[in-house]
Amino acid sequence: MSHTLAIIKPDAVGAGKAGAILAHLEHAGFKVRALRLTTMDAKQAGAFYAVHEGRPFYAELVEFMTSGPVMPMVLEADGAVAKLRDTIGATDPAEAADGTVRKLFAESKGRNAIHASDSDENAAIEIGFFFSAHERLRL
Ligand code: FUP
Repeated sequence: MSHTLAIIKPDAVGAGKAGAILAHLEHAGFKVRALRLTTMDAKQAGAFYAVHEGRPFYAELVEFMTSGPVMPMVLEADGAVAKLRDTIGATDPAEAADGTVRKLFAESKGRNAIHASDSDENAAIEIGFFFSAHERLRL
């Protein structure tokens, strides 16, 4: 079993879709091992997406991610990182496969309902961003 980080983004939490997305993830075979409702500030969101600093969409991305509550969570499954990337679909919902979270729940490429870590290395870093050492020890 391995772990990955998902974040249900402000568009989906604000539209009351968090429960349906959580049910979809559980139905897909993930176990929720840690979960919070929180609001990111610009410093946190900027740091979380530091890899995109300088890209044309960066400022809008930080503004969006700080626009309302988010739900970060640790998900467990066999091959959790790849499995979650498959489950959420392409970044742009217009390009996401049928049945994926983004196809079902996302509004647009920028407001795309959910984040998922893209490697085991980044999953460990991103889990550490939201969850304490104590919570991580229990995984
Ligand atoms: P993903 O890993 O699918 O979340 O996509 P990226 O890491 O490439 O991008 C992170 C976030 O930046 C996306 F979820 C949405 C936003 N983004 C845009 O708004 N426009 C783009 O062209 C690319 C990404």
